[in-house]
Amino acid sequence: MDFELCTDDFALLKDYPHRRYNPLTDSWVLVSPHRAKRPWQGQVEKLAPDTRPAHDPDCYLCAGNVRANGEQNPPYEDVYVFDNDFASLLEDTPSAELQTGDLFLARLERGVGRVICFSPRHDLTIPDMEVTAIRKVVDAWVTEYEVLGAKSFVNYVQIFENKGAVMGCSNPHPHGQIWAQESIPDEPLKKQRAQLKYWDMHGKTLLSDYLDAELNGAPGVTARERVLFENEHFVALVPFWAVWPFEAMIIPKRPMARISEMTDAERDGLADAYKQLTVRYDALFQTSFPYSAGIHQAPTDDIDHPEWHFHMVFYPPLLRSATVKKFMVGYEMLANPQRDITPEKAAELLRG
Ligand code: H2U
Repeated sequence: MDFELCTDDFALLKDYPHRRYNPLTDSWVLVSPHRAKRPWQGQVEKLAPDTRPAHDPDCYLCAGNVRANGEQNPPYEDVYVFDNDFASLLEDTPSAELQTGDLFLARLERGVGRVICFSPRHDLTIPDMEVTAIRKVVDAWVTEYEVLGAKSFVNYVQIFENKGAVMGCSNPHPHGQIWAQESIPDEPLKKQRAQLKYWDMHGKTLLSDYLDAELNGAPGVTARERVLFENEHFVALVPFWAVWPFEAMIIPKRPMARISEMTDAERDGLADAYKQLTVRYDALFQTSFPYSAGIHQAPTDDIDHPEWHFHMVFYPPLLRSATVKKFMVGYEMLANPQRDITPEKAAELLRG
């Protein structure tokens, strides 16, 4: 598309407080670059020593072990997926809407929760795994998306990974989760609305134009300033509108609505990008970098969704070291997310 420069000086963003717009979620983030130099006297997290064995007899996710509900895991050798024993959503929930006037509204929500063990090795995380092993995780995601999405009541499948005790992850064994449900949850719904509006206006996906500007530049946009790396099929970058200090996205170069559209080579490319990004994260503060990550993609509601351009998002909480994390409190809770270090600076640090 043709990009127009609306003001004359994007360099102002380096020095002055400003708000940046997230066109995917139709929301804003306050950026305060001048504050990045203030002294820090806040919380310093204690690092738990990482001395995990390859197999932990007390871990409910390790191969062959008994889970909390008494079921035994098989002696799995790569990826293992099972129904979450304590799922937040239940398949046998009836259908009902409860309403009193305009002020009290509730709906029963039907769904399924799955847990995906990335490896039988208790002591590995994604950045430690071979790309061929991560590829098996990608394959399992695709299968789960297809199988769960094919259930008539499932309209959205959320795939995610919650990594690190600081993110509330209950177990260090490398794993992720999949929640499939009747409704489209708020975050993907916001993205769906924004992408549909963009598609209707431009006949292209929002993220293909965004990627084009980030890779090749546009008025006021320096080419590759926020790009971390690319492989043949994917680009990893810190988005212009990042909220978390080292937030990142992995975006496929080819517009695809859902992960099941990937070719074999693209699946390898996603596995490679997942590894490359998490290796950079671990290197940044010399620590096993915590984050919540996940895939946003088209709903499984039997509609085509050409507007959707699937992508992976990473929201890590760390701010300036392995022990200092960003808190989304105060102004962030009450008004708007805010960040000090600019996305451009974060990208530079992650590239370095
Ligand atoms: P988190 O660490 O990201 O919370 O994921 C672990 C999930 O594993 C959690 O949702 C499930 C929990 O319900 N789980 C089982 O399904 N079986 C178990 O024996 C323990 C934990």
